[in-house]
Amino acid sequence: MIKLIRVFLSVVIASAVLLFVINRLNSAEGFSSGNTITIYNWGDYIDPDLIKRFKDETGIKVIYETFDSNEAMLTKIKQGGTTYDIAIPSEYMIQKMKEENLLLPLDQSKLPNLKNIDERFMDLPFDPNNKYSVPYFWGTVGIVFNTKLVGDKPFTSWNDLWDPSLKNDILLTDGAREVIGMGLNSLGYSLNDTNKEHLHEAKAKLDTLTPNIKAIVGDEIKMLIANEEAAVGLVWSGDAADMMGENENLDYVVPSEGSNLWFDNMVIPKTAKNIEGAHKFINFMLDAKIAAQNAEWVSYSTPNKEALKHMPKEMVEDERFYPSPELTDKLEVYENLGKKNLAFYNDLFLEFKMHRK
Ligand code: N2P
Repeated sequence: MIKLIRVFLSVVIASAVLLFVINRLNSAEGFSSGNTITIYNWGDYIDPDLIKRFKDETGIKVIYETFDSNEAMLTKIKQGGTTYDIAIPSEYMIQKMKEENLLLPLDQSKLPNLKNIDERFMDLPFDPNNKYSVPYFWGTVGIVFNTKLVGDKPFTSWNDLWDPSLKNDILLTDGAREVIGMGLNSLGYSLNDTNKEHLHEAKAKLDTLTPNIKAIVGDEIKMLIANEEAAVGLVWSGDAADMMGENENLDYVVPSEGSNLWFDNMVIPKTAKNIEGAHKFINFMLDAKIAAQNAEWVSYSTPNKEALKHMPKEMVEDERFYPSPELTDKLEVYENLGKKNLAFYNDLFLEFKMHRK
């Protein structure tokens, strides 16, 4: 019996030692322990200089990973392999993550810089009282076009993309909601339509755009269009702003049938390990000058009204990228359509991509 107790005790002690060692190793490698935070963000969506600056100012090291769609982000967070302290999803995905109990409520007492955010972007329907999320960037979806390559052809409607003169000249951003949404909008349907007949109709309409589509791409769309590899693109507004900074022949329009208005926001996933550090990072990004520097580098529109004062006038007065509430009121924000409907959008998009090959 005594022997048995001895064996038992040694097993307990050995496991405790092992756990302690694993723990130390983890923190040494920086898995979001006291001195590290792990951030999960869209590609090209932060000035790298700010990550360094955050470390210099707070001593907190940043592990930084990127994703290229809300859906990919969700899958990775649910898998739980890496635990993230900060993620930056769009509004409909935040709604979904809230429903799936994947987010931690924020401690607003640790975010004094939240006062810098324009009221217009606070307390939106996807997250009342900003309980779980803080605005990062916002924008629209539209058409970027090269006036030199397409001539005087005005782009005002989604249907202009179907013009036969644009054969093999259009790049699409690789986003299920954006591309299916374009199909829906071009038919006069809502971006949040869940009627299967309408969705099939949108997919069939998109199939007829195939001859004009050169490729469906990720962040490289900016480089390709700026380098005039294609004349037209379906893009997020900030990407258009970035390209227009590189090539003066480019212009951006939000089509008249309507389009998407989106909001990307910082959240803390439930599995976060360094909640204190995550709040510090959010508050750092909300600082007026930091947000201004970030917006200038990224080219997307900042919801930080104090930041606007530190930015070039021609940037913040450009109605294409800082549209007034009268204009944005006409646009649609994506809703969380529920698991089945979102899967249906994704399946249609995949079929559409395969059909092209
Ligand atoms: C940045 C992508 C921005 C995402 N590359 C728009 N929601």
